[in-house]
Amino acid sequence: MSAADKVKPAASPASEDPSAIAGNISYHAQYSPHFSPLAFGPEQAFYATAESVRDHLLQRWNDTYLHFHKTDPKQTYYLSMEYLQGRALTNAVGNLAITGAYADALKKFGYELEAIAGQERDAALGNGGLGRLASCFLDSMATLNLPSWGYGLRYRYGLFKQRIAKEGQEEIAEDWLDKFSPWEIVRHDVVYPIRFFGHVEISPDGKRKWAGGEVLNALAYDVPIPGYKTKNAISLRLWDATATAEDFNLFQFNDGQYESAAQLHSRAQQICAVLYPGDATEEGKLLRLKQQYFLCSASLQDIIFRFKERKADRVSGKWSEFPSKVAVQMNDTHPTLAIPELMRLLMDVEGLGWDEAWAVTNKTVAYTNHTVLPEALEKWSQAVMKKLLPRHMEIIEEIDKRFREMVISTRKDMEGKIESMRVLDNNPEKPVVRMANLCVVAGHTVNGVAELHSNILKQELFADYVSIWPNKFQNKTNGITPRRWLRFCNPELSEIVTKWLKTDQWTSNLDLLTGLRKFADDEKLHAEWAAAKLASKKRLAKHVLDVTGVTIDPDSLFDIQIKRIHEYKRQLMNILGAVYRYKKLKEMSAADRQKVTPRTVMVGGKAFATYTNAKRIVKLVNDVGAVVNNDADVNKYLKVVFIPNYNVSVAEVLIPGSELSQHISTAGMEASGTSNMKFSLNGCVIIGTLDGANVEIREEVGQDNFFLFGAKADQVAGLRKDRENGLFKPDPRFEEAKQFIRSGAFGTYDYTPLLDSLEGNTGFGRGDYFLVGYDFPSYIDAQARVDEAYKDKKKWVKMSILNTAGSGKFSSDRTIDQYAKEIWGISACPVP
Ligand code: GPW
Repeated sequence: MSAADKVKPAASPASEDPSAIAGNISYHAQYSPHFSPLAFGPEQAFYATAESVRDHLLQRWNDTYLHFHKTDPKQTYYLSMEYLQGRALTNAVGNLAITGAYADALKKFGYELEAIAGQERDAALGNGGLGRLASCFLDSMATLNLPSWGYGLRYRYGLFKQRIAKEGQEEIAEDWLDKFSPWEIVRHDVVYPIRFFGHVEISPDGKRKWAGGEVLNALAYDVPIPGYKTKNAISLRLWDATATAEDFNLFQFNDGQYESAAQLHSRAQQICAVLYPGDATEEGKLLRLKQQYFLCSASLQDIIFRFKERKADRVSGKWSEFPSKVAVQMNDTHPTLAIPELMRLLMDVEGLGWDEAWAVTNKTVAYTNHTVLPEALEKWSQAVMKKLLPRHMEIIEEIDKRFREMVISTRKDMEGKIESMRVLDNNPEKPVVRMANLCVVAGHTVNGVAELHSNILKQELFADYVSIWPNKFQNKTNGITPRRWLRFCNPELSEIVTKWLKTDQWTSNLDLLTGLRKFADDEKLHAEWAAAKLASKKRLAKHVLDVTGVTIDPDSLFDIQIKRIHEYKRQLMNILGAVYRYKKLKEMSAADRQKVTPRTVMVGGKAFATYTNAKRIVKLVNDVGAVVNNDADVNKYLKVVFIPNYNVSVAEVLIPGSELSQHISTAGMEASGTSNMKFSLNGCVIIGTLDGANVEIREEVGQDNFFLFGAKADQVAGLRKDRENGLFKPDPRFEEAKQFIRSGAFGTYDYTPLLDSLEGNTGFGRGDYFLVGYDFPSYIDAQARVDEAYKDKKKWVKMSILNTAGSGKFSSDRTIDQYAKEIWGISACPVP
């Protein structure tokens, strides 16, 4: 049956009346025809519904654009190589407060909104925390009516899909644009030229200019981002790379040379083909650098265009006004090229001198650091930069030179530090550009993403710069959007919160959650709270059964660790703990087993395709699960499940259903973490180290409602030294767990290299760098405290309530409000 057979099509802009909405959905099914008009299955229903919702979004998006144009406020542009948007339908109708109307409309076709929303593919244009943070920020910017936009790349294939095969993780291209995305609007009127390679020309008057090489086009796709219960909708502008008809060599094509005829077209396609191309090869590195420059150049050309568009007289200059109208935030160092690109555009295109251009650039750009791990700090080969971006390399050299001169002339005492503070590292083996140093030198503000992390930046990584620019450094503790991460993903718990707080205002004022504290011992609340948790656990159990075939018991303790697989995040410690638990269960009498708290340990996350040890960890979790889950002696008390293909929409099912979540990185290594905030908000108790935002979460929810263990950040360096000096005495439980795996208890796969990374000095010459051995005993002890606490149902539910009640601080609305006031200097600009 077609949509029109059920409901008469109506082109009129959808109102909030379910019949009118149904008519509009039917209209889209007929007149935005991507499918045969005869069928109206769930997939067609999704696309027609999304297009109908898009009508609402576009109205707001246009109104907001015009309003910003008219009022000309200072605007923020968030530059990020990653956005992890996930699905958009539930969020869009939720933010527009038309969920009920759309649910009723879909019923007229015999569909449930939830099922139709499940048809949507995740937009996974990011790897993990950094990308998801950018997406939460967009939601908060729109909700706070801030004049701000996001810029990113429109990757053809997002983060790979993970499949678990016999050999472990396999990566498959994630085809999120298969068919099409109903949320993006291609903007054929927004196109900028982007040059690569070429050379620098010097005109007779000494002016330098980049010329030659190859020129591609950046084409804009706009994704409207609605705020929660506001008329504002902002833009996520994603760039795609294209080549023109002029680049197509018709002569060659007619001569049968099809490939060389379309060479530039195929090179354009490579730019946005995938998120994070493998960078083990020189080609891969070059492609990644091209991507970064592509984002920066297209975005800055667009920003300058809009600066001029908003006031006609700006065409002739007024550049000193630029920083009072534009703020550019660089999400980590990935968009660092925004610095030399803005300098180039101002000097070579707009005709400013160095000092003027530098003043404008410095007042415009700011940098967020997301890691202190040395291997994650970007360094680009000077040779590659010179070849791809010769004019930018000149500008970077000049920045480096002037920085050195400034230090030498104003800070004699710092002379010895200059080499490590410089932008250029000229070591003859491999001369590189240090992107983080460039950001610190050129930006007006540098921020970390949690108190502890920002302190480490100030005291260690960037300490020398602090003595030069004491006011440049700030903290902005990360946050998450309470819309997606409680209101929409956990409707059962949301209703309870609203009922007890007697308002749903917490959705945009999360501090109101503290109002739950006074009911923390209320038995009625306890009963409702536990029932909501059980409902979410059942939904989670169904997901696990669907994707793994493993049946898990909703009455067992649901213990979850989901995040990218990385040695510093220590999934290996988690699985060693599960192995130790399994061994003890096996050794126990049947009578003793009955006293054990039944647990389901779930681990999910993707390993970077070339990160061997991370892939071994994935394999180990799967192998342990295969043995434990089929062991009839113990599988009532322990199950171990690897959740495949962890992504945003999987998180939306897992987080509400979890009771204990693991954030167990080596102290000082996890800059912040953000899923820790999502779990806590959903009434899940954390077992964790004093790392990243865990420190602040524990402060907010109370130390009795957090299972703490492990070394502190300031002990780590000393512990590593001790270890090198042979002063470390491993706990027998640690040895026992490793030995059990080595014995082949979990199959024939060779785990020797993985386990050896935890020994003495064998792991890449830095044996057990992440201190699994040191923290293991206190981890096991903390897990034993968890088991005891869970036996006392009342105590556990109270801990759960107090976690939710203490999560108000971690709203990204708070974070973005602080960025707006303390870094960007922008204020709300609501559409009247
Ligand atoms: F290396 N983060 C991430 F710092 O997800 F750039 N990807 C990255 O490439 C980097 C950091 C980078 C994460 C941090 O690991 C996490 O601790 C933090 O919560 C998150 O960024 C958002 O700030």
